[in-house]
Amino acid sequence: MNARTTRTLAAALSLTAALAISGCSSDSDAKAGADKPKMTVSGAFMPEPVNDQMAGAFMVIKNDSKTADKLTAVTSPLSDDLQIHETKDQKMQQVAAMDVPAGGELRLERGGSHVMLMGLKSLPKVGDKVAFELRFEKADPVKVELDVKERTYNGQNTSAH
Ligand SMILES: [Cu+2]
Repeated sequence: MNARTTRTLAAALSLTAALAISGCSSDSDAKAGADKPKMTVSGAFMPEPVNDQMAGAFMVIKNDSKTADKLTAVTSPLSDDLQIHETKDQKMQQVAAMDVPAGGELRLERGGSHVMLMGLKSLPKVGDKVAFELRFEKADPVKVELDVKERTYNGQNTSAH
């Protein structure tokens, strides 16, 4: 092997290595973006609870991805028992998960689907914040802070009704 061949071989090898690295990282980035939904939460609030037995929580969860997902659990330091409720025929019932459609949103609002907290550890007042963590089947967990509002507060998007 002469000097020239060695140099060419070395250059070829380092080029291959560079391609392999960049090819690998861009490939996995693209995959993560395509497969994994990312959620954004807006307008999260909790009407000031009447007593420490229960509270409701409302928000809009938006899924900007092309992948449908599900809200599977909600946790909060305020309660050990957070439930996802849907309302059917004006009656609430607990469900295991709730769909967040691809390119769509899940609206948790008064009279409809909502999160219910049972057995509050403290009694939040108007102006307080309550920490929530939302868990999804595919998307990463999302931490949100809910504003505690007056009991009559009905959310920012009243035009939807
Ligand atoms: Cu409920």
